[in-house]
Amino acid sequence: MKITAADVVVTSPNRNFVTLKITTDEGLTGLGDATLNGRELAVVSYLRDHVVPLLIGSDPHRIEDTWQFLYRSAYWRRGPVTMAAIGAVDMALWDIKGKVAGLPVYQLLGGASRSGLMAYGHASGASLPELFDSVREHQALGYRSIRVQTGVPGLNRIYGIASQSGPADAGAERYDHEPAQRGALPAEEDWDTRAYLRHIPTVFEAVRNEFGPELPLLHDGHHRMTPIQAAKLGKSLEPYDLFWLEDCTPAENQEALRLVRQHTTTPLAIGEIFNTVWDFQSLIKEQLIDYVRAASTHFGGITPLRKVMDYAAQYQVRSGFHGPTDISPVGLAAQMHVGLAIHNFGIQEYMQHGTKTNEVFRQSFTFEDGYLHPGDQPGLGVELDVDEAGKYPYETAYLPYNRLADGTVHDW
Ligand code: CS2
Ligand code: MG
Repeated sequence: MKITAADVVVTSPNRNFVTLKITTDEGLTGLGDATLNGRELAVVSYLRDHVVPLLIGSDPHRIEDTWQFLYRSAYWRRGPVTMAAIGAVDMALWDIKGKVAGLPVYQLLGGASRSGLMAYGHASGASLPELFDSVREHQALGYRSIRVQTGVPGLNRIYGIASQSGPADAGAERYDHEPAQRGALPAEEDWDTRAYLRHIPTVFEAVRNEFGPELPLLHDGHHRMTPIQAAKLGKSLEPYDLFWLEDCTPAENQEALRLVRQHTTTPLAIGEIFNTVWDFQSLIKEQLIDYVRAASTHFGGITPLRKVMDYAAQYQVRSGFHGPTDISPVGLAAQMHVGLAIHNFGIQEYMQHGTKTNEVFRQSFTFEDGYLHPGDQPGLGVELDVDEAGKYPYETAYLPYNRLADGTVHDW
């Protein structure tokens, strides 16, 4: 079998997506997600200008060899652009192999280790009443685990609050579903860590009083704290028994988590912006985290995602794959197949895509009674309607950034 075509499809139904569609000489096609929020066109060029020419004529069955070739022959390694491009190729080749075998990809990874994947959704509110309504809304949708994000007194626009719609113009996506606001330049938001650290424990006290002690609750620190601030928050949240505290501090310096770990037993999840196993090495080996937040898309695809989870299993670290709306249905399906097959599954993030996105990407995965399942279609179980995709051309969109009160730029 030979690859005869590899098309990079850019579409923007509810948000920008980049999808690689590989076609073989036997008429089979495979899809891979290459979406990098706010930097989509860089991956488009990496694929079209530097990867696609290398794929034509190659054997799509050689998944491992293709991955190693693309990783090593580029010379320049790692990073979100390179790994999103390699990831898209990898996902597409697994999709094709599943279609050749007549099996869903999870069967090629060893079969199901569970009947479904516990999912969590994003509840949020600028105020407690709004937050409580959002938690109830997600419970009504069937979610059994819920992420909680709220406003912070004194701050006007901050990450993750659904009611903060995008730009004033009509049709703006819910902010929490699409933080990358369409426009020529990134939007500036404000931040105050001390105000945040004072406020968050009161939020979880109120949520536990309202919803009880059992509901698994998650919270995303979104890289904004220093290690000692993260330790303080983790410790202050211990009475509320979180399922995890995510991205509590920027983790380029993996040793920073040693300090956090010394002070708190709140479980930690990190890694949605990581691209290779090396980014996780100390965090896993020293058990500085409890959940691997990698996404198939930015981590080089299914092949390395399985490998990092097998490494993590030696240290009792589980999966918590990244599943926001800027991971396309193809990327989401890919990590569902991995999550179903591995033993050390933890939880799967699932922010539901918009209607227009679901018309572009025809999906066979299901979400029922709080659990996801990738379905049993051969391959990944997602088909791209190229005509529908063509209705939605790319739109410039950037993720926001933060500045502190004194104007210092800060992690968003
Ligand atoms: C967030 C993401 O879902 C999460 O955990 O960290 O939504 C993140 O903000 C986006 O992926 C950025 O594009
Ligand atoms: Mg996150």
